[in-house]
Amino acid sequence: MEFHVMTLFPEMIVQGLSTSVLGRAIARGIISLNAVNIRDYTLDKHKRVDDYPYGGGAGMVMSADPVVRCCRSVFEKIEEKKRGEGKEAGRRRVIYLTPQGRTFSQEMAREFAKEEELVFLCGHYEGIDERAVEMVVTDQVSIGDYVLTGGELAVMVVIDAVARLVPGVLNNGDSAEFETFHDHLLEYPQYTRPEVYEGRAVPEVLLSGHHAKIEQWRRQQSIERTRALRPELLERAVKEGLV
Ligand code: 6GU
Repeated sequence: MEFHVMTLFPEMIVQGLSTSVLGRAIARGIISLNAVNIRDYTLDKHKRVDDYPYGGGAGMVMSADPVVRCCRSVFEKIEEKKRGEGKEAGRRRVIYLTPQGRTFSQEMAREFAKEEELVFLCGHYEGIDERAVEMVVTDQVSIGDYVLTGGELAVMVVIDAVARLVPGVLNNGDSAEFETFHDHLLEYPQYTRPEVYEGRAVPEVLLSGHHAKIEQWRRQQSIERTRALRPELLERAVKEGLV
């Protein structure tokens, strides 16, 4: 799967996503990351990418032209690669990270993970000229109700959540299936050695070797935890007949 990120800070994206699990997946060619600097697409002689807002007000607005030109260049690159593979140029998703967007969720991550490539647009300043948004963006996504200085941290969150669902990114092939938010439930507690740590013992059942009992205990723990910490998730699980 290919991730393309249009940003004013490409080094932030590359640095942030090139360690640990995702770094390994990129090195192994399972996913690729192409961070493109929007500033490279300005025609302004001073390389400016922002300007004052029409109607006045605080802050600056990212100009439409560098964004639109950057996006066209990314599309051309994708199309060229598709042609080389003899594939159809399908629908292309362009995801704009903005606090105005739909709140990101595990369901959205699963939807995005079905695509062969995703293009992301990171805004800065007081936002992007609305005409560029109308012209290139297909999805607007927020990562929660708080304000960040730019979309870069948000896009890293989204890419991390999507990439780990791509087959082969996690070494344990099926571990993405049985985890937090599977059936809308939180994870059960985990333990490793030693058996007793500062007087606290690992629950007896986990040492029993009785797999059915362990499964039952874990399921119960998941439900209890969800009830205590995220009652609205448990309600949903019950409504959908998952619990
Ligand atoms: Cl996607 N961008 C910015 N700038 N702030 C945010 C956000 C995105 N999601 C939550 N806050």
